[in-house]
Amino acid sequence: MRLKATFLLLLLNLILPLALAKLSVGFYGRSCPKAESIVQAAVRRRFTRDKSITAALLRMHFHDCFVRGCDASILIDSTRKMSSEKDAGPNLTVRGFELIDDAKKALEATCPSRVSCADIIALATRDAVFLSGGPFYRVPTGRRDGLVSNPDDVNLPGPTLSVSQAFHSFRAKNMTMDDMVTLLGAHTVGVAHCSIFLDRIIGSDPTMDRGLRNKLNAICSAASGSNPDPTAFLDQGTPLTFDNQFFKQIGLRRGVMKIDQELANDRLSRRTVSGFTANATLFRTRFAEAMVKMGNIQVLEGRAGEIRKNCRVFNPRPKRRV
Ligand code: HEM
Ligand SMILES: *[C@@H]1O[C@H](CO)[C@@H](O)[C@H](O)[C@H]1NC(C)=O
Ligand SMILES: *[C@@H]1O[C@H](CO)[C@@H](O)[C@H](O)[C@H]1NC(C)=O
Ligand SMILES: CC(=O)N[C@H]1CO[C@H](CO)[C@@H](O)[C@@H]1O
Repeated sequence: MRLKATFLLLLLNLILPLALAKLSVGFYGRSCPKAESIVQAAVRRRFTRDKSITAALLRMHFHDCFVRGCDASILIDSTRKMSSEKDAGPNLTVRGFELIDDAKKALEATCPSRVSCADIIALATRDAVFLSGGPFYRVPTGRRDGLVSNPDDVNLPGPTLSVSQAFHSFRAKNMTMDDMVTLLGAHTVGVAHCSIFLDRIIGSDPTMDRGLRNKLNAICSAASGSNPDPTAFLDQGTPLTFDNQFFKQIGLRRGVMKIDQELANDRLSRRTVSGFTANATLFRTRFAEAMVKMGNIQVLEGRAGEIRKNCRVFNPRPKRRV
């Protein structure tokens, strides 16, 4: 009896890791020990000349995880035969794909077909947040890359929604209101295009500080043939630093997008906002937790999906006999 049980346990230990391999911190410790440092080096190289890469990666990670889960479906290029998520409206301004390519190329040179593109997005985002002054947190890895990328799956919350409307998309992913407010704190870096918030300027949105309205009006009025849709910083205080300044700014009615300003005004979210305004450490801690949670949304694990060789294209399928 005892022997049989031991044997069974042994068998389970051999089989389970393959079938049920869950995300874990240091997943590549044996299969590609340099994986995290290779990604970090690529992010550092880019960050040195382009601080805006942090915003690009944060937005890419969010869009990836909220469409079919964190499976790198956002990276697939469309082809003449098939369009991909990149062709959907909200993608328009997602940037940073070349950085993911750089990291992938370096990884393939060191440990081919080991590290997923979905993990590269999650790790690179963490590294960029840290370089911008944000928290460093441990990222569970072991995600697999998806086999589908369809523009019809893209259904992201829009910038003119109310807090409770925006929350619908988060709740559908098992994220709490507190998670949503925390993650929107990512708007402490990056920009929005005038087309996103122009209605608030034209309509003289009464929830916007008058000084900010004048400033944004000047930015957007400078639109020209070569720059038809100018951008403004989402955090008017410290736009290139990852800190709690975004929450302070919306407390001063200086939110650029409607959803951002609503966070400070809506009774569903304003207590969380004032908590983060008062306590920078609290925001850092909660942000790290919420990012790990977002990074776990509907991930592919074990033998699901694949490890892409090129993050922009699915691996060629082995031909099947008919
Ligand atoms: C209700 C949820 C959200 C809405 C409605 C929303 C909407 C938007 C919109 C409309 C833009 C401007 C795009 C442009 O004009 O180029 C933007 C930018 C951005 N979003 Fe969000 N977002 C949400 C949640 C998030 C989350 C959860 C993250 C990351 C954790 C995030 C990170 C960013 C960043 C960093 C930018 C700046 C991008 C850049 O500078 O390239 N957003 N967001
Ligand atoms: C949310 O949690 C429920 C219950 O645990 C689960 O059935 C569902 O698949 C989860 N949804 C997502 C998107 O993870
Ligand atoms: C700020 O938040 C941190 C992290 O949750 C907590 O340990 C600390 O006590 C808080 N500080 C104040 C002044 O409330
Ligand atoms: C980055 C990227 O691929 N953006 C695409 C998003 O979708 C638009 C509209 O279909 C394309 O023109 C962009 O190239």
